[in-house]
Amino acid sequence: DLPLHYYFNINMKKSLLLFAPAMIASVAAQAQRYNIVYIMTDDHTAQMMSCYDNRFVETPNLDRIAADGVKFVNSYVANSLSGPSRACMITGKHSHKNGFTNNEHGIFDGSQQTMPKLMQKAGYQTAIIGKWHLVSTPTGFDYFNILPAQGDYYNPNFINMDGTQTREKGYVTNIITDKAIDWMEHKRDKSKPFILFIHHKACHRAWLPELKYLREYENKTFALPENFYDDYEGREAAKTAEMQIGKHMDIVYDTKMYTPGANTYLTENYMNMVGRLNSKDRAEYDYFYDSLAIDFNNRHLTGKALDEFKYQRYMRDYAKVVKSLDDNVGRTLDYLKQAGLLDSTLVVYTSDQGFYMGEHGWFDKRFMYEESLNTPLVMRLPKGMKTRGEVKEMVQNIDYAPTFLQIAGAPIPSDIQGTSLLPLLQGKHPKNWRKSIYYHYYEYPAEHAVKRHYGVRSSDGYKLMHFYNDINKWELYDLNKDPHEMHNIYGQPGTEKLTKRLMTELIRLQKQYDDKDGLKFNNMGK
Ligand code: SGN
Ligand code: CA
Repeated sequence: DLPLHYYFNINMKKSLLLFAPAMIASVAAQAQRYNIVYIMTDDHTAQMMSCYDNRFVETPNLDRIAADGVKFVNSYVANSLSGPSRACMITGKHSHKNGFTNNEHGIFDGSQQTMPKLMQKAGYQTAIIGKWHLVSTPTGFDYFNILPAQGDYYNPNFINMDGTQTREKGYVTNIITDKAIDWMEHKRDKSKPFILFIHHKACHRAWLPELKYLREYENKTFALPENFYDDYEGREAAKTAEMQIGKHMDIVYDTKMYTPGANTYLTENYMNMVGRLNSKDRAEYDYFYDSLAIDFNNRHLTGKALDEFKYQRYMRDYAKVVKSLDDNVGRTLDYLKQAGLLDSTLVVYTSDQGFYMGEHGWFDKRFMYEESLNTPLVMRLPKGMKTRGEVKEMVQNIDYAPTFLQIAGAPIPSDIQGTSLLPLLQGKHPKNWRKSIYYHYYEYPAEHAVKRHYGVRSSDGYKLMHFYNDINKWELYDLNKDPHEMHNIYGQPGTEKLTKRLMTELIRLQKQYDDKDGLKFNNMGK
């Protein structure tokens, strides 16, 4: 443990009087320097997690986390895409401040201040295992073992700390868990508290199941979301996006409905994924999908029947991938229990963003609409934190960094834009908690063709968004009346007061977060 004067020195630099309460809080937190196991998955959305939504799958182990702690029901990302989300998370800052605005052109500047570096400074051991996706070599970690780019489901490669790669045998979710447990058991300095980032590849496209679960969910028919056949009326950017299950989901790459036996049926992408299996496993995989593909080819589906077939295949394969994920979260919890670490460890489960499971007819994310603006967030609380149940305050992924820093008893630098969630974990409901969140998405032109946009969502259920760049469209939603965001009421008579209120709030947030680009594009509806 760090000596008290370490905190004192830091705080002395600030006005003692002004920061005395913060100092007392940080010293108090220091008494219980909990470990943190941060599990973040890829594209795992709340609709596919039974503690949030029990229509589709059962996730008993994920639900255990929520049952022994809290479930955030208003949890949002700042920019619904992998690299940007990860950068927001480890810096506690919006994309325009951490510099990583999009996957396609981003290289994370690892020389900047990050939460893992500050945790190290506070005496924590830091490690990350799994998907990294920030391109540059991780900084601020005592240990890392990461997937190159998106990584692979089968027999995946890992990048070692010396820059070499090792091809591991097995299914990626199992391997990441094995490595995480191995680090906790054998590789860390047990005299120090630790923060371990377990970053799963699951459940990213193209949803390749663990072989033992190939047949799971095959007898289940998933209900179509009520807005599956959305016509995108009044929503230009939604109309031009290329993420419709019917139109844009690839019948071979995504749903594995190739023509068995033909030499030309497999695209390069598909081969890159499945070609990693050894011949025995490949035979098992092919045996399963061949029969489905033969049947599919015989049926010559078209129109809605084809769209709905694709939807079922998508849901089934995604659900299988979630099943392995849930098992492995269970294994992680069991390890913590058996190692006697549960009482002293905060376990966080979240995803880099939400995802569409057929809502608006879509897969993928990116939009500021609810399904992908939301991200699951549940926490198993250590001994001493007695809060249980739902937390309704609006939280965002820029809040994780200050939360962990406060738990570590470390000072929270003033340029961090998020807010520590520790008071919420302690059962408090601060009166001045944020009443709105800010969002800004940049990756365009790019895959899925989602136009650039920013916006504000208020805690009382209103949302104002501006699509800009090669488009200039505003959208306004009343989520209380229109939870699925089917009716853009921007510009409609009677919405003037609401629009003005949200516009003022949007500008306030753009100024508060110093989003100069956002402000520049904000023509206030003109
Ligand atoms: C890949 C996927 C996209 C996905 C992005 C970003 N295509 O490019 O469908 O939107 O990743 O996802 S794929 O053909 O390679 O599967 S993210 O979660 O990493 O941001
Ligand atoms: Ca993702």
